[in-house]
Amino acid sequence: MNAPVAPIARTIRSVCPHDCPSVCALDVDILADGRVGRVRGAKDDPYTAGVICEKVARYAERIHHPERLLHPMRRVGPKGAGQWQRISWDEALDEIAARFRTVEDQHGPESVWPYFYAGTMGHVHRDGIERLRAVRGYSHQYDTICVGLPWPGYIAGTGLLGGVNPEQMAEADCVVIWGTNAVHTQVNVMTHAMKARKTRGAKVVVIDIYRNATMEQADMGLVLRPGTDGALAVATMYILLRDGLADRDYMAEFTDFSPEFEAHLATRTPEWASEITGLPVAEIEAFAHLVGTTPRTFFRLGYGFSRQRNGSTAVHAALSIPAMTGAWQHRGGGAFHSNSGTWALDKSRLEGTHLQKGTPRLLDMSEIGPILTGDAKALQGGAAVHAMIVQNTNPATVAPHQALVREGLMREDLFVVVHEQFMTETAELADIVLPATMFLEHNDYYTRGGHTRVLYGPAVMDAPGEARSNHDVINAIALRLGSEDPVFRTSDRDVVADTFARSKYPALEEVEKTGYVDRERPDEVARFAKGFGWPDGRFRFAPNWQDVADRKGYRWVCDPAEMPRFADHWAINEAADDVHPFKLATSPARAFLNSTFNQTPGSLRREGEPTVFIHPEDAVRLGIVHGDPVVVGNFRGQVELTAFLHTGLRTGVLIAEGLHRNKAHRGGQGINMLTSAQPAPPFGGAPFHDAAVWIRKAE
Ligand SMILES: Nc1nc2c(c(=O)[nH]1)N[C@H]1C(S)=C(S)[C@@H](COP(=O)(O)OP(=O)(O)OC[C@H]3O[C@@H](n4cnc5c(=O)[nH]c(N)nc54)[C@H](O)[C@@H]3O)O[C@H]1N2
Ligand SMILES: Nc1nc2c(c(=O)[nH]1)N[C@H]1C(S)=C(S)[C@@H](COP(=O)(O)OP(=O)(O)OC[C@H]3O[C@@H](n4cnc5c(=O)[nH]c(N)nc54)[C@H](O)[C@@H]3O)O[C@H]1N2
Ligand code: SF4
Ligand SMILES: [Mo]
Repeated sequence: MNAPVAPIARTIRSVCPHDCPSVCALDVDILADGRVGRVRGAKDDPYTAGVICEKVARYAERIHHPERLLHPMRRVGPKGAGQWQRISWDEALDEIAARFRTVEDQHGPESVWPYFYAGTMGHVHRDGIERLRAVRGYSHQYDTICVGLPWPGYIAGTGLLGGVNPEQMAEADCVVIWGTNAVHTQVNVMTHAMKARKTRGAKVVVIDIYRNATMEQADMGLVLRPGTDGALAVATMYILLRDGLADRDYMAEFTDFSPEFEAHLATRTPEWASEITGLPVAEIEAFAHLVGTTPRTFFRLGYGFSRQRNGSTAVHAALSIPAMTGAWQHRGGGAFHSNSGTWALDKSRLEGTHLQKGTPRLLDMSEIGPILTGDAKALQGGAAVHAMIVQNTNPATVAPHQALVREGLMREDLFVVVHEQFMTETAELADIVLPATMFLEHNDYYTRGGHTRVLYGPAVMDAPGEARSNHDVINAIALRLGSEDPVFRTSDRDVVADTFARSKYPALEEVEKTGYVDRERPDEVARFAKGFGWPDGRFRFAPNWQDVADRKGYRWVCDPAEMPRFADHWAINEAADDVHPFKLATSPARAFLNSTFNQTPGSLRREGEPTVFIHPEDAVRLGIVHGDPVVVGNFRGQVELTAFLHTGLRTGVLIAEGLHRNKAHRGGQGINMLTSAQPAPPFGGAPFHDAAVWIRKAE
């Protein structure tokens, strides 16, 4: 720790590559000895504004971690036994190509399932795996794990996944931070919200299911029961109409507001919502009056409240409030969830669209457990999966219904390649492990879902050992499998340049000078002042989910007729019962990012052992005291944690902040033992914060 530090050789502009809406612009010191020194948020980037989270500020710990993977390895003992033999890249690639070809021949190309997610958010190294899939006709991946629930809910209202520039939070008179623990998950939201408070006396409202770090900083905190946000939203609209706070002129011009919707809301009283949410009527009234009398109210809608089985409809209901108050009309007002619908990038060559043969089946990534254990419905009646290459994700820790994920990955007749930076719990179960580069060791561009910029991050240092980039590994496998397409002979930089050119972005040489492309849309477009994204230009209080499916290629997982007709509370969540009297949410820890950073010393020090928050009244009733070892379980499995008595949640609710390594838990089972892999309506997605469980003191 106290080793002498080499002088700074240069400071370079880069981008945080991790799966976080902030996508911070970074200034990174490269030291004379070639190592990374300080990592800071860029001061001249208006959204980053010089602030980054502590886990990335300590990046030297991660990039120079002694446990980084440096060489390809082949499993020699039984699966998961941790016995490895170092092999060369040629041996590894030959074996992968041979095994993939054998599986293709014996079971068909759809038996190979390349599997990835957003470990890096760089498009070249994240999405290039699609090229391999396309050229070989392998099974496709339905990307539901994170965005499957929230995005449809947002689009159902606005018709477009985009919103007001989040920098404008600083110009709001009220900022509603709804279902996102921004202090942990996207710290820059706080920068701009707190600026509004400091300079304009703005009120900051936080809506969550526990008094989390973000709510600690709020002027008004609403702690509701998990999965009841829709009820709060419609009761808020009831009050707005009742008290003359709805903007009827705005609704007449810009929404589908109808007498039927008004009649529907007439039954959604604060008393009704209080029963469902657990919030006192007075709190609901106060919230409705605050947002109803503050034209410049900015609704920052997070991911957290969508990770409930009814999450899509909850997001839509919350989004409906600014459409009723007309907050969209005012600078500093409106709503934002993600700008991911606004980049207009042509990724056809990057993803190898031109190489696609046929229309292979689309397997739901959240259902990896059921899929690998042979669930016929999840496999869509097709052949079992017999080979995988995994990049940028750690499903053995992060995917729901962990018992099935593990059972599947342990199958002797499944060949698994994991390309990783660390020996994750997924890599531990692989047949071949390949070492991957980190963001400062390869070239890529990154879109900032939580803001308006596309950023470029260049390779500025050599990779350690024999680590290779995702791009290079995908190309090498495709070439070994006999593909002739020139795209497999490109460099990552070529692909960035080509993608920018196709997308009519400025040339890469230009972008390199500043490190970004500004995709900010004119303010009136961002706030839908000339109409929302549906053909009639109207916001939809009565969503047409089929239109959402058609627009985005989503697949129904329920009967469309079951969906509520209007913005509403939809009571379909996993119900607590006598055996499972608690609702568990698995909220994000501050110093981990999903399972990333759960091996860096600073993060481990900060997070300590895996704990579960429980209300003191519940604890007393169950004879549990602070610090007790406890077991939390349901019909899917059991997890051991340490009890942490917390007054900031409702009775009957448990919160486990994660994701710790599975093996950090006594018993070795991680929190996703308890979460459900059953796709949530309308179009799939994992309801990570919606599990009915029991809890008891460990024996
Ligand atoms: N430090 C850290 N940063 C992260 C991550 C991380 O794991 N750790 N993960 C990254 C990723 S991949 C993503 S997608 C984003 C997600 O970031 P967020 O949008 O913040 O979403 P979540 O982290 O799922 O949960 C946010 C909050 O929602 C609350 N919540 C759960 N259920 C409900 C509910 O029913 N109603 C309401 N109102 N609130 C509810 C949780 O308790 C939590 O406090 O963060 C990214 N950033
Ligand atoms: N219980 C519970 N589970 C959750 C959630 C929750 O809130 N609760 N959140 C869910 C959400 S929102 C998400 S998005 C998923 C995310 O789940 P994952 O996508 O699995 O995210 P991480 O755990 O961050 O793992 C990313 C992995 O990618 C690796 N990686 C990073 N960069 C590269 C690279 O350039 N090349 C290669 N080959 N590998 C790289 C990292 O080392 C890391 O192991 O987890 C979900 N799981
Ligand atoms: S994890 Fe998020 S907040 Fe932290 S540096 Fe990266 S983008 Fe910024
Ligand atoms: Mo995510």
